[in-house]
Amino acid sequence: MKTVALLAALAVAPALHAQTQWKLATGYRAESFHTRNIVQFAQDVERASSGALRIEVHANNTLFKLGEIPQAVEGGKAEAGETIMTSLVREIPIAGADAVPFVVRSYADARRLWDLQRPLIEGHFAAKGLKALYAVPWPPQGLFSTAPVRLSADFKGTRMRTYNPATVRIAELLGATPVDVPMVEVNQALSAGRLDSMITSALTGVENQVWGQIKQYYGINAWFPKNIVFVNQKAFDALPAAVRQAVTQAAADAETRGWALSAAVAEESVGELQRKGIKVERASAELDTELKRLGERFSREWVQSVGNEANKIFIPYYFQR
Ligand code: PCA
Repeated sequence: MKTVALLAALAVAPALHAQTQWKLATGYRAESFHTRNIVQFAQDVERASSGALRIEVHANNTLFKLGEIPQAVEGGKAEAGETIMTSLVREIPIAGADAVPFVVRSYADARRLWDLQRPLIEGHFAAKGLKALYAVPWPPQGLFSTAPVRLSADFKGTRMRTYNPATVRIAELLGATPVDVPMVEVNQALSAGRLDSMITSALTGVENQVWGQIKQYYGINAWFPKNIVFVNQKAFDALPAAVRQAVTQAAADAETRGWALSAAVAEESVGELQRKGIKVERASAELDTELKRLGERFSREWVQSVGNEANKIFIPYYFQR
């Protein structure tokens, strides 16, 4: 009898130790530093919550495509997700502050921008039933080209890869045809001869092994877009307080770790492009001036279209150093 009672007790033991399982969707590859950081975040949460919360990471658009992830998490189809913040600009214009060219020139600038942007982003996320957990920047965005570029006129009639509304507008301002290509398909698009240039990180160039077609990389440091990791607020609220605390702490750690990782891979990947035979150069003085002018025009358009929230970020960003 005793044995039976003991066996019965053992059988219910796992149920008493309620385990919650979350799915976290991302559109980037499992090997990318963002995803590795998320996996570490998930492990930290599992450990700190003594297994009460398990977060299963679904990379590479396998659960939902990058662009569908915020809605999937809003609708509770996945409890958590990651996306690139600049993809949210139609609904959250201020998320586009990340991709205004030549505003953020270093990781320290990116940090200042995020500190100012964060409360606004959190407010918009909350209005959608989402909780922002942490954000990590991509390395600085440089210019890749299949042929040397000396003047902005060289882009006229060429095809430029884009990944968000900001890159589409930049392609238009340069007189190039925007070609939307997801990050994980850049190699394929280049091999098929569908692209002449793109603005993205050296890291994305490395991950997509672009050296077959790309001959030039100009480190123009145009902006530092951030990926943001978020969770469905109801799913978060359903957790016991101690587990919520574990998530919040692991998210803060992931943010710190992610920024350091980003800076480290930024350096490494420019070196790797060079080793693979890509010419790493500075933009010519003419091109540099033209790009800066284009950046100013972009900024003016952006501040006008976003309105007051843009001022809430840029006024302190420029005047309260
Ligand atoms: N890589 C991503 C976004 C920014 C970056 O560096 C991409 O090219 O889509």
